[in-house]
Amino acid sequence: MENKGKYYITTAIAYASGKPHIGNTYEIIMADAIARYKRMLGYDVYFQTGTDEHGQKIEEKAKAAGMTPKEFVDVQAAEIKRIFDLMNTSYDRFIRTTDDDHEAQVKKIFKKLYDQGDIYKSEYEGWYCTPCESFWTDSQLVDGKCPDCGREVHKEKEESYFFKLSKYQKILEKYIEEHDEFIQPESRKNEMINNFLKPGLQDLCVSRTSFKWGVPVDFDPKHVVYVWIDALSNYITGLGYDVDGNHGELYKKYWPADLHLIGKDIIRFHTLYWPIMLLALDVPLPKQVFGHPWMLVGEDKISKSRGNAIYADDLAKFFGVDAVRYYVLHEMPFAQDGTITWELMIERINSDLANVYGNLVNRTIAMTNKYFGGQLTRVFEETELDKEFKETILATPKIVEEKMAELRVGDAIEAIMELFRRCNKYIDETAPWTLAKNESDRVRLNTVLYNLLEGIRFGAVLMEPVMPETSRKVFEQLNTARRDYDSLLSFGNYECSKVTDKPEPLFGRLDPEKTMAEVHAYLDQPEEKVEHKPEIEFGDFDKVEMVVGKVLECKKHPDADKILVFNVDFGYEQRQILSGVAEFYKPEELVGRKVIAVLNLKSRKIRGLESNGMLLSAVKEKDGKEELELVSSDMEIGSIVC
Ligand code: ME8
Repeated sequence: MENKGKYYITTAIAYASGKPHIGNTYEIIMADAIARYKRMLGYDVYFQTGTDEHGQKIEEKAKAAGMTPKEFVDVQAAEIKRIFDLMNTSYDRFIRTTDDDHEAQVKKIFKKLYDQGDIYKSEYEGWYCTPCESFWTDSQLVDGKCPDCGREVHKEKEESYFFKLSKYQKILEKYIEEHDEFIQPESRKNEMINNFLKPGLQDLCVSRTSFKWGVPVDFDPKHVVYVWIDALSNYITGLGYDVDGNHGELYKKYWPADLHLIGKDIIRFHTLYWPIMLLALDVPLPKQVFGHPWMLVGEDKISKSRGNAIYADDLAKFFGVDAVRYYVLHEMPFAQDGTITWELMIERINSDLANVYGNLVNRTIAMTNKYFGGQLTRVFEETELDKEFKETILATPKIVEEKMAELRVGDAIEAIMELFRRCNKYIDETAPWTLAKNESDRVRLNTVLYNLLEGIRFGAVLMEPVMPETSRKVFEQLNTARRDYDSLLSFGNYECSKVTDKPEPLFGRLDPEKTMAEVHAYLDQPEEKVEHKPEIEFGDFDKVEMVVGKVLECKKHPDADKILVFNVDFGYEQRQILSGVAEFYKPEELVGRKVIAVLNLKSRKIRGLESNGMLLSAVKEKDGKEELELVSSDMEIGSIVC
């Protein structure tokens, strides 16, 4: 396979403020399909995604959850990554804006822009929208609310650093004018030119003093770097960009980005602020920013607070990962918003995946088994119908290529579905069950089934970026090693292998009413689903020695803020035990109290002090507070807990 060169694709980095809904997840699935497709064509692809973890909103949410911001984002980022992994996305790096390498460069970027005079200090007064992390002027507000999200704004006045965007406006305008493909779709480009560039770019406020959770400005530490400067930089820091020029190999190889895939709401940041940052840093500009439309639930915006949010993991539980990938990619139009509901998804799975794709594969394999014991031979005869059939199959990769080049993924999928429909029609036209009745039609029947299996193979190769697992299953059922794109250059590369004699249906047909009843029962369950640990034997439990003890002394660990050091009396001995509850108790409160300790746990050192056991405690779900398991004062010390 010829190497077509490098291809660097990124998604927006998701706010680590909550679980990503199907709209956010759509974006990574779309990027994944493009990345997989490009790899298949022979591109050397680097694919980056990740999380945007700083800012006031996250600081507030962490506080409400009784956690430090870092503890909070650790949990959120893990959940986001879990969903992206569940959806089988093949990213190369999952960057977090709390990663050390990223933060170090953000500090340096800010300093460089300041040193060269692009950033200056002044004072700001404006309307601030916390969820969008954006300042607005009076005239920008719509009905007194945030023009982006329609939520409440509040007045904020603070000393701030500002970025002189206007200095680079002309160069950016020229770049946009000379690079038609830079802002896509075209309609978004006009929006940027008319609404922002024509009126003239205002200086951008790029630091905050009203909260702490961000990358500090190191030469003025009461300021933190504006979350968008921090977030946008991920596209270069993730590759090892270095302000001082000691760039990593990935940066040298993959920058500039070939595609920033983002949603329509953040085009302004990516096509105005980001290129201007890069111009100021003297870094080449990305080749394309594609602002995809949004996924709606019915006709409404997806919103957790409205209670209409749909999540990819719930969908996958019912329909499988590939069906979810298929649905969102097929259903999202190029420029208008798309729609998802559970009912629509069931309809689409039945109409496309079960009836067309799954059914085609299943009956072709079944017929190959029934009429030829699963093994065809390379003896063919070609009719006019076959010629036309082959031409249609052979033309499909080209159509898909054209659609994918324009990022019309839904149209590319439709072309592959057309191929499968053509195959199904070919079955009707050739009626293999009739051919099977006459011994004299054996070659014809062999030809028909071969053409179908080869047609299916073409479709499965082309569909691999969309539904990788399904394609793998089809290749296995066909027992073919020809899974590569080059094998689509001519018709007839299917090896005529023995197909599986146990074809499993790729997609089951769903009964809409029954499935919806199951969906409702599932969604109506209380939100927290308890994850149980695997069952253990009584003997396993019996290995743990738990004993009641009395706290004789309790003090803070000299070198670890969260830890208390206990001296506990068990009657026959006293032990030093450490426990991470310093945030929740004053040491003196605990002296004299009775606790339960595990005594036969291997001792370990925590910051220089030895812990010879463990005190039982429980963490409250609601606010993350940890409480020791205290037992009543008349319980005898040394009592065994069982
Ligand atoms: O905007 N349908 O993060 P985010 C499709 N951290 N896409 C949607 C969507 C929907 N209903 N709702 C949101 C941020 N998105 C910033 C990005 S990049 C340097 C910083 C898209 O978690 C949204 O447009 O709010 C964005 O591209 C992505 O999901 C993450 O959104």
